[in-house]
Amino acid sequence: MHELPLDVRSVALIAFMILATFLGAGRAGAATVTVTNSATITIPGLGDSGIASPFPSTISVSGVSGVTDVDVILHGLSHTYPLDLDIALEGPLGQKVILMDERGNASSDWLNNTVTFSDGGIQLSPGSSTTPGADGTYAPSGLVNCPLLACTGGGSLLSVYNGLDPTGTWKLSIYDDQQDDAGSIANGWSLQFTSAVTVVPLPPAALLFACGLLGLIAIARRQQPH
Ligand SMILES: [Ca+2]
Ligand SMILES: [Ca+2]
Ligand SMILES: [Ca+2]
Repeated sequence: MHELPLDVRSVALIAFMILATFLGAGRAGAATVTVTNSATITIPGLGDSGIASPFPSTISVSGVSGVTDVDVILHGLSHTYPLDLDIALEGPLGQKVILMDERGNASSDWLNNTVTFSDGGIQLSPGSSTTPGADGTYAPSGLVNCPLLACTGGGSLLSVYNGLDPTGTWKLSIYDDQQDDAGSIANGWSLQFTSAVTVVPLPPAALLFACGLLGLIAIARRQQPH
């Protein structure tokens, strides 16, 4: 049986070592986990002002860690007077964020929209208009005028949840604070968590490289004339 010449096997081995080093090298990244409660929320639960039904709507979270970003998505928000909406989020450790309070105006209805709240989203001010019927990503407003305990002390940054354990029950409390006009969130809401991916440590890559190097030395020694 013919043995492969040293240079061919060496090249193959070196190629393997380089590949192994790349595959085993430390890598960092991000993963996204979305948890949804798709049940319809009616705003308000009865008549044209008051608390929504259910109040609060809840999402139970488990198995998520290393949170670096939290977004909230409303699936199918409709309301004929956005200024009426007070929308408050509370995490399992008690931190509150007011997603919407005194935002929008009478001529910019929500019409079955996908509305995302994310730090760095579009800033809506009191009375500012959204494009009627347009989906969008908005910055939380913070507390302006909401009488509910669910709103008390609520901030305007979802980054308050970064680095905290998200395990437990998250609450979305919605209040319609004026008479006339009403709405709903047809397909419920989601929490979207971005987490840091575990970094693969370097030692396995170094070990693979060392094994390859030892193999190369062994081949070279066998090729030497006795
Ligand atoms: Ca975000
Ligand atoms: Ca309000
Ligand atoms: Ca109303």
